[in-house]
Amino acid sequence: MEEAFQPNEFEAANADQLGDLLQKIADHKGCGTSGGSGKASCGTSAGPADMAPEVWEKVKNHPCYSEEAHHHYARMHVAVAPACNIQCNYCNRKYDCANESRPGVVSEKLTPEQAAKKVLAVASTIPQMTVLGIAGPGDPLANPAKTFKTFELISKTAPDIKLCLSTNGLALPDHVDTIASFNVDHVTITINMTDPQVGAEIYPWIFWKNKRVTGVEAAKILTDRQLQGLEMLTERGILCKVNSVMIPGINDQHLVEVNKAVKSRGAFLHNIMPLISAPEHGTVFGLNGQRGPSAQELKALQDSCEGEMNMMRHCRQCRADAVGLLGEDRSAEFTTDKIMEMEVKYDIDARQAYQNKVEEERMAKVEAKNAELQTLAGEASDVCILIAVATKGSGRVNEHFGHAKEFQIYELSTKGAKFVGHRRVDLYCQGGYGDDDSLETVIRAINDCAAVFVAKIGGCPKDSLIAAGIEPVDQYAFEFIEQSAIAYFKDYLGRVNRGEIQHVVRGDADIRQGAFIEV
Ligand code: CLF
Ligand code: SF4
Repeated sequence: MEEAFQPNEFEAANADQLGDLLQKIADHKGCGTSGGSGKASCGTSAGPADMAPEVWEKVKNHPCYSEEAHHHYARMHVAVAPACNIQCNYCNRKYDCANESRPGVVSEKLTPEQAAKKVLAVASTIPQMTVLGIAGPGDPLANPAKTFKTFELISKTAPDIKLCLSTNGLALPDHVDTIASFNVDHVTITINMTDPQVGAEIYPWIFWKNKRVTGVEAAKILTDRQLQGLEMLTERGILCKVNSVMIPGINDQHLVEVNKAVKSRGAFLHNIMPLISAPEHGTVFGLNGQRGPSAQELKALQDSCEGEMNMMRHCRQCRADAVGLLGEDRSAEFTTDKIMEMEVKYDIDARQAYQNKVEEERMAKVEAKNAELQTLAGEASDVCILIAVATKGSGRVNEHFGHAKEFQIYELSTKGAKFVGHRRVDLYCQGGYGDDDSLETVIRAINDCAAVFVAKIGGCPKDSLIAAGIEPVDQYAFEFIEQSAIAYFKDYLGRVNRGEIQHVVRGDADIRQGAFIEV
């Protein structure tokens, strides 16, 4: 669908830049619908057959390292690391880390002891919470004592929880042995460039050897340290994910080179995220009008790199104190005050029993998808569409249209259903009435989709969606997403082939810039 891009009014201003970018990406590798080499991608829905058993053990219940797992398992962050050793132009120090967090203040900074208590409280309440990450609000390795003390406490009291770390990489080479000694199996490094000239436009300064270094010199030190740290980690068998912020006009085309550089150094997964940039964030980019990418620009770049390595597409750019499934935020349930009053019963057997049930559901979902996929065998068609899905998790169509805070996006073709992203939106339902302004933003956010799957939907939004060319579909309420999507695609193809409907190439969609501010 991407090859016949048709701009509509809301992206017209960026159409020339977009066309240029898409052409360059297409020249580099494949088209948006080919998915590169077609190899299994952990960022999509790879399973145990697609990777070594020891790698599967590490990723199978990590919601960030396995797209498939993110429907079922939760993570939490503890905000124990306030300081940072670099400055990014997309970060305002009053806000938490844009590498791993939405640009909103963290509610509370914690001591390692408070963090350990919070982990036990969350693990007792959310048995499918399997990963503890430290991702700010500054840089964890600029606060090594607090970061490693937290890991030490948690590894003793909650040994079944995976430990995860996200860093800008400047201090990484100094801490690789300590990271390995705490059995931290997952490390994310934010790498936005390997060319210091590009880096100088993203990083005004770094703090290095007790002094501030600026410009190209700073970016050169940073990239050398990031790549050195990545190599050291992968040599030790630690799974590394690289996060890159896509900044149109600055590093968008360069990220293809970054992708190659990190792949050659053993990175397991590459997560290209959209720049979130708005004046109210008070960042350099926000204030100077630097725009973020459109949905189509982001997807084209991700597709282009997928032939090179596993791509993550389900990142929610979550905050440094996030709790819950990736698409939800339950941090308000676990404030320090509330934790003090909670009765914490950390029962590792009960957690395991619950997770066994989750695995049963997960297996049923995979079997249902595979059975449905069989019915597409032998179908030949170039038709490819996107759909939006309202879901609360568990891989089912189980959210009402009006209650959805995000829609998950799947790409459907004769190859099956593939998760390719998500779109954050304002709530349409405002308790008894629908908000027309919100409806407009929802439609813009899923404008590239042929259909929207929901558990339920009212008459008014239904009519508006149909008028916008998006088919509302509620016949799969509470069913598995992928199985339903494949069944829908088969039906869609049949209707196209019989001439009942015309397959229309859809336009671009918005990534909402203010989406990560609490609503
Ligand atoms: Fe946290 Fe990051 Fe670990 Fe995940 S988040 S430290 S790897 S447990 Fe995940 Fe959040 Fe995206 Fe990060 S969705 S911002 S990738
Ligand atoms: Fe902000 Fe994170 Fe960059 Fe530090 S590394 S400046 S906290 S975005």
